[in-house]
Order: sequence, then structure tokens, then C-alpha cells
Amino acid sequence: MAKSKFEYVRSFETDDTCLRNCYIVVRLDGRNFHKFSEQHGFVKPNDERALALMRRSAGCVMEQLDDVCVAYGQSDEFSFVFKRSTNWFKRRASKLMTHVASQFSSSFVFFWGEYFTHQPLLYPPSFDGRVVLYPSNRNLRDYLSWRQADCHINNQYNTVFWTLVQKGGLSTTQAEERLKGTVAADKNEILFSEFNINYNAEPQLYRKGSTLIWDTAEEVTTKKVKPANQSEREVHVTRTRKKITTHHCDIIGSQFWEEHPDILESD
Ligand code: DGT
Ligand code: MG
Ligand code: MG
Ligand code: MG
Ligand code: MG
Repeated sequence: MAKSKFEYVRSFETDDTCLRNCYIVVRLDGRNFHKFSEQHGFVKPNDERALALMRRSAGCVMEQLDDVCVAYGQSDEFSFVFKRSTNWFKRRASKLMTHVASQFSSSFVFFWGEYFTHQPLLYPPSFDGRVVLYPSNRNLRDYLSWRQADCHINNQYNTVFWTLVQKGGLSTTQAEERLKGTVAADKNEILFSEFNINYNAEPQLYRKGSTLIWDTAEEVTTKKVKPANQSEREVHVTRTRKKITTHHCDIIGSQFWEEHPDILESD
């Protein structure tokens, strides 16, 4: 077929194929969620509904898109790790990133009402996305460790900050002043000695974030069969199905990775 004279514009498209053998990480982050969380009455510092909705949307991304081997989320962000051997969309960064972002955003809106039963969605939220490549298992694990360490640092700060405000009667400015220059041990001490809160006993979900991986589960179904010349009977059929499991555990140390050796492909 003859090409139109306009065809040449295709050559303006640039190649954004991700380097082979690398893990492709797409990280999404809610746009201006400082305002979004205020306007939708998120509980401070952690809103169970919001975190559950984030996990639900991330699960939807894993189910609808190929080759995500692990996802990690906290606060208004989620990172999706594509298998290093993936050839989905020929490893084109823009395709991968935009599919993740739009599947996540539409899921977030689609499932909103299931989690925020009495809080209408006031305007359409959006998430930015970026792609980063990690060439080794060490680099990938360090990336995920970085996000989990960030979760811990922010959550510890926010927990003390909002305890000082909600239980200690301080203004937000006073709480900020009080925490200036404090290290982790000081923050734990304030929580413990003044409010009888043991930070390490706070929910793992808040302190560690959420890690989603694939697991296999045996599923037993009954099926009606009717062999020739015999009466109909029921048989049990066992099938192995892939399903997503959620973990709120430490992913910085080795234990999690040793318990789930199938997540990473060897270097
Ligand atoms: P950005 O990402 O540059 O567009 O701006 P933000 O405002 O989204 O900033 P970011 O992503 O650094 O911080 C996340 C904001 O979302 C932060 O202000 C706290 C809020 N947020 C996230 N999860 C919760 C939650 O469970 N409860 C409450 N109250 N706020 C939350
Ligand atoms: Mg940001
Ligand atoms: Mg944000
Ligand atoms: Mg964020
Ligand atoms: Mg098309």
C-alpha cells in the first residue's frame, strides 16, 4: 500500500525501549495528595480506607497488566516491578508507565465508593509516574529498601506529630517546634514516656507499608460428569491458580526474599 505523504511524521517518535535484563520499576505518586487527603477527610496520620483503596488499585494493576512480579506501596505511592525478562509492550517505557498509571487511576476512582462509603469523591485524582531501571537484584532490593525506609521515617514522624497534636493538645506549629532536631530514639521516647505508646507495636501496615506478590493457591471445584452408560456424578477438580497476597513485613532484610525465592530472577 502506498504511504501517504504524512507518513514521515512517524520518524519523529523516539525510541524508549528499556535496557534488556534490567528490572523495570514504575513508581506512581498521588498528585497533590496533601490537599486531596484534607478535602476527603483522611484520618491522620494513617487512613485505613485510603491505604486499602491504594492496595486494591495496585492489585488491579497486577491482574490487568502482564509481568509485574512485586509491588510495594506506602502513603500515596506505589512501585510496580516488572520481571527483568519481560517483553511486554516491547519494554517501551512510555507504554508501561502510562498503562500502570491509567489502570491505577481508573481503579482508584472505580473502587472509591467501596472504601469511602460516606465520603463522595469530590474531583478526579491523578497519579504521576516515572520509570527507573535496576540492573541487579541488589540494586532492586536497595530500591525497595529505600522506599520502605522512607515509609518508616515518615510514619514515625507523623505518628509523634499527630499524637502531640491530638492527645497532647499542641498546635501544629508547637508540635513542629517540639520535634525539631529530634532523632528516632527521641521520638520513640516521647511516644512512650508521655503517651504510653510503643511505636514498635503500632500496626505493621503503617510502619512497613504493603508488599504485593503472586502466590499459588490450590482451588477445588466440583464438576458434573456423565460417563457413557453411567449415571451423572460429581467429581472434584483441583486447579492451581495464581493469586495476589499482601504482606506488611520487613523487606529490607533477607528473610522475606528467602521465603519467596520466586519473585526475583537470578543475576
Ligand atoms: P506531589 O506528590 O508532589 O504532587 O504532592 P503531595 O501533596 O502528594 O506530596 P507527597 O506525595 O510527598 O505526600 C503525600 C501526601 O499525602 C502527604 O501530604 C500526606 C498525604 N497522605 C498520604 N496518605 C495519607 C493518609 O493515610 N492520611 C492522611 N491524612 N494523609 C495522607
Ligand atoms: Mg512527590
Ligand atoms: Mg504525592
Ligand atoms: Mg508521596
Ligand atoms: Mg491503539
